[in-house]
Amino acid sequence: MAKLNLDGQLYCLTSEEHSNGRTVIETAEAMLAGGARILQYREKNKHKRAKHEECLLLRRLMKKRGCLFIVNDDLDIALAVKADGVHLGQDDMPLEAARELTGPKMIIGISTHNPAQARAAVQGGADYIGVGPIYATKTKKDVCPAVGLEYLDYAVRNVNIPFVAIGGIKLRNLSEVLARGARCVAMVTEITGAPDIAAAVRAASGRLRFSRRSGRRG
Ligand code: TZP
Ligand code: MG
Repeated sequence: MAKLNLDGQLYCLTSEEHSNGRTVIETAEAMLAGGARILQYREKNKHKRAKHEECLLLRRLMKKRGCLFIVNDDLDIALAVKADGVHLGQDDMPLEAARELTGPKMIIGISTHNPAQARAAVQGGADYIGVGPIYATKTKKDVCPAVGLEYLDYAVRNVNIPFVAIGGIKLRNLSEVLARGARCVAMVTEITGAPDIAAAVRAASGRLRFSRRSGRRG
């Protein structure tokens, strides 16, 4: 695939348990209505069969709307539904093993929490990395504590592939993250829990695009 460009983009994720009773499909449709360009399916408490079924549906939906579709954790599901990519954490299948199965074209994103993990992911051929959690978050249960803005500063200066700042990011602290130089930001509960998901995607995306265009940080 062409080199991945996440500049000025909001990275959307699903989380049905934080979606105020809306299904993952309803949430994803609302994200698309708000202009989402990249969406990660991340459902931690579902059985594989249900996840596969939802991913099949979402794959079709995302393709129709020109939105990149990434599957969290389950490389087998990502391959089965022909997702654009897979997102793996530090305890998931190692990058090298995953790459053997995906081939060169599928996007592989890796969650990282410190500079050593970032270096390993870049050297190992990741297409992008997650950087975080920047702030404390209750969304991820098995998380390491917030790594703070220092790791974001490291990524801005040293990481030469696209990276996504994640963890506790809200519309109210987005300026701070953009001011440090983040060019792609992920928000889970701020978007999935919003009364109007499409409006929340529009608001966050507008701020990201403005920050990229103006070259202003924040
Ligand atoms: N990876 C690091 S923090 C996190 C993930 C998936 C959860 C972020 O959720 P929220 O609601 O945006 O804090
Ligand atoms: Mg994982």
